[in-house]
Amino acid sequence: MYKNNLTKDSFENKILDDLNKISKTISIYDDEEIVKNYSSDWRGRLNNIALCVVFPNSSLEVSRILKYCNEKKISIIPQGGNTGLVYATSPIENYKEIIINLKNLNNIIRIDKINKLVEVESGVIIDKLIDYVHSHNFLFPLLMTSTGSSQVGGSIATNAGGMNVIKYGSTRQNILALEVVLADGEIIDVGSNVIKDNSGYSLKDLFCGSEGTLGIITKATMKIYPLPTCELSCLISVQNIKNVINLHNELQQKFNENIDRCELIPEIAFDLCKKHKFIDNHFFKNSQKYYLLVNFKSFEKISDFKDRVQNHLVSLTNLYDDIIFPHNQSQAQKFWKFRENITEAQKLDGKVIPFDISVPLDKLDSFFKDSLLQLNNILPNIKINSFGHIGDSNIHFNLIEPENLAEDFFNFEIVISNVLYDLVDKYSGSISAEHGIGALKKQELSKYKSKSELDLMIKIKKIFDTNNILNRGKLFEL
Ligand code: LAC
Ligand code: ZN
Repeated sequence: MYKNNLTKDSFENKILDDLNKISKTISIYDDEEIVKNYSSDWRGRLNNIALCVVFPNSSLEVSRILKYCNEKKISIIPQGGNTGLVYATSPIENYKEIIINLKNLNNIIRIDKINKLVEVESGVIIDKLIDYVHSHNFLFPLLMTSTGSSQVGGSIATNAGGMNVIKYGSTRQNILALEVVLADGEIIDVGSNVIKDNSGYSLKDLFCGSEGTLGIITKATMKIYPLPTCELSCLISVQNIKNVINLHNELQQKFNENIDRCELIPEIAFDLCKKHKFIDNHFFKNSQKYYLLVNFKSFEKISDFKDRVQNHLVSLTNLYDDIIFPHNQSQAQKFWKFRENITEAQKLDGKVIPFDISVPLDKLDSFFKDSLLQLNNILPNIKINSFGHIGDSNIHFNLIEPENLAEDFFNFEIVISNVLYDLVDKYSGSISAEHGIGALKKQELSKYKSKSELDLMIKIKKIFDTNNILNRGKLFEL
């Protein structure tokens, strides 16, 4: 796969020289290993390598790079922390595409406590922003498992979801304004600094979730929130999915405003995390089929708030088996780390066929039953790790191969995907709840979106990117 011992052709030579004059550029001829790292996808299933990675230091440099690539019709891939799960920031061809990595646009520009907003460059790492906003006694609303490496621009480009969407909404609901560089290099500002702005089409909403196919986000103004004064978690073991949903509903009826996270964890996640040393022991004496990990935030005194939650839970004992309130912050963190590490444990475990779906909560029980039945027809004893953001009906429905499977598990991927996505469609859910489409799910996008909706999307893409240079082959086959 390596381009060792090959010499640059004159076209490449010229491009790399020209790009280097604009921003630092590392090509496969300088260091193929570095380019390979930036080209890799988190799941490790794509093996293409870009021609080079360019590291602009400012919006102006991004603009010059795009203008140049647009004139030369060179495909570019905008890249943030490269933590996505749908191959949206990796090349789909070898030695042709150019990655524009935004990590050097990493300044936090200002915080405005009166208007409750923060303005940043798009390469700022989310954890850095969470800490910064926290140090000013405010809360930054995005909370994904990838926040240690994911960046603001990438989160906006993918409309990242995560764990506290039930309270703060997904990324889209938290953007006020964006600076975006268009395909021809023009730098534009969209949105404004006020929450209510009904003046024409909301272009910021179009760039959000466009996965780098309409422009490159270089700056963002995002909402921040007053920092709650107390926080409380609890882990509840529950017998079946019906009770999980009823319990979640009961808690929401009483504590709607206070619940910021409500995560589903199946028993198999404990096995995986123990096996791969993310936890030492099970947290409960008696295991159950499912667990609900809930986080509350409040401005009350912690003891008063805890009493309220505990009293309410006492009235709901018919819906659950057991409950643990962590005795301190560090035990609470241990529970949340366990939840966050499920995907990592699964990656270490071997081959996974992942689905990131939403199913309306009232249909989830039937969906689980139907899918189990149909999957067992295809592959008896297949294991299902269904976990995630049940509070907003987004389930990571990940399939693990049965033990001693003679054939390659991935040979079943297409037939399994067809069955599962048809079921998601039948239950009016979403084939991609929060991870997006990228190169991975473009066939599904074209299959499950209506023709008129897809045609409109493609028309929009063509208006923004006449030469089809922005993340070509992602979202659509163009
Ligand atoms: C999570 C990732 C997989 O929720 O979205 O852990
Ligand atoms: Zn998730």
